[in-house]
Formats: sequence, C-alpha cells, structure tokens
Amino acid sequence: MLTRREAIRTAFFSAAALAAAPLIAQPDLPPSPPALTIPPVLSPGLFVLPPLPYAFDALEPYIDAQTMQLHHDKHHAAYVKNLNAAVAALKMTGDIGPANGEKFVRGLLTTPSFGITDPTDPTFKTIRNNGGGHYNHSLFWKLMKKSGGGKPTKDLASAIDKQFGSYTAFQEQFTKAALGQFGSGWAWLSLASDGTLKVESTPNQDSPIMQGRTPLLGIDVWEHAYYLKYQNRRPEYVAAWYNTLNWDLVNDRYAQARKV
Ligand code: MN3
Repeated sequence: MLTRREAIRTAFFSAAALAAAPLIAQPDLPPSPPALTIPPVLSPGLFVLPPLPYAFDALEPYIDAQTMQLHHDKHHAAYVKNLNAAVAALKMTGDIGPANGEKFVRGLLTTPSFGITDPTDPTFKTIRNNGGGHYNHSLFWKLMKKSGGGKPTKDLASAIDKQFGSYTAFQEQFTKAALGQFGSGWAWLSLASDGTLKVESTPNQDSPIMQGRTPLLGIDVWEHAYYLKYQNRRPEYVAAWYNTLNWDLVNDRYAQARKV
C-alpha cells in the first residue's frame, strides 16, 4: 500500500521519467544526461502571508490598529513561517497545486495527510496548529471590513431564521460559544454536509474543516486578538466585533458551500 506521500512522489517521478524518455530510439544522439534531480516543490516560502485587505486602522474603534498590526504581521506571520518549516521537513515533491488553495490546506489539516497517519505525530501536530492558524486567519481578515456590521441577507438570512428562530437568537448562541470557549480558540458558524448550520467553538487553531464542515463565519478569541484594547473583557470585544463584519462575504460563502 502506498502512502499518499509515496503516491505523490511515485506519480511525479513516473511523469518525469516519461517526459525524459525519448519516444523513438535515436541512437545518433549522445548518451542521455544523468537522471534529473527534481528539487522539492514544497520548500520554505511555499505558504505566503496574505496582505491585510484593509489598513491596520480600518476597524477602529472596534479593533485597534496596533492589535491588527501585531496580529497580522507577527502572529499570522509566525504561523506561516512555522508551517513552511514543517512542510519542508516532510521533503514532499511533486506538483501538488497552489499552496494556498483551500483544498490543499484542507488536505494538510486532515489525517492521513501526506503520509502521516498518526495524529500524535509531532510534525502533524505542528502542521495542524500552524496550518490551522494560517487557514483561520486568512479567512478571519476577510470576514471583517471597514464600515462593516449589519446582518446576513439572501438565503443565509432565511436559513439562520429557520434554524435558530431569528438573527438575534443566532447571535446569542454565537456569542455564548465565543465566550464559552475556555482559553484560546475560535467560535464559528459552519455548514455541515447535511446542509444544516451549526454554531460551534474549537480550541487552539482547530477549524470546523477538520470535522468536515465548512466555516462560514469565525471569531478569533485568543487573547492576542483583543488584549491590548479590551484586556480580559472578552464580552466587550465580541460585542464590538459584530460591527466589523463583512456579511457579503459570509452570504457568498454560504451560497458557494451549498453548491458543493
Ligand atoms: Mn489570532
């Protein structure tokens, strides 16, 4: 049985061998060059920190510029750096597609992933934590915008009303999940494969995608997301955060996820 990592490697090298082999024997040509050494496609620098889609102070007064700068430039940057190092250590080769593609990152976050089948494997834990951090934050920045807020619309609004009773009831449940997450983690509105919406929380940098659900909306409740402005007052941060929301994106994510 080939592991996925071996399968990727084998597939890649078979393709490379085919490409290198002449289709018709050409005895007049000089001897073939030595076998190609294929450099690893996955090397440090594979994953990149996406730019913040607005200025550091765009979410003022709800989220302060200094928090945004540290959160993006230091915390998220560290997840990317550590993820690159962990993936490079696996010495994966082959063309595995765009590094930041959602599908690829989903693949990294689930076991068996690239030959790792043991969730307690330290490399897998590093990938789970830092890959999750990269994935979650890349989404989180886009879920907020300057002059955000408001409420969901379109099909998502109907689905929320149907499932939670009202937007207010949903918001109460979401806030409860955000405040109830002990220690570091996230609260989410996600879509399950049976089409139902779910409010949930995850510890650390875990994501609903690790449970096969699609995150539609998420709030970072790690202290680094709010401590400078709100100190230990997580409820104030969560209440303020609703004023930054980019519901257009959440509506679109719902519509997209429903199609799959
Ligand atoms: Mn964070």
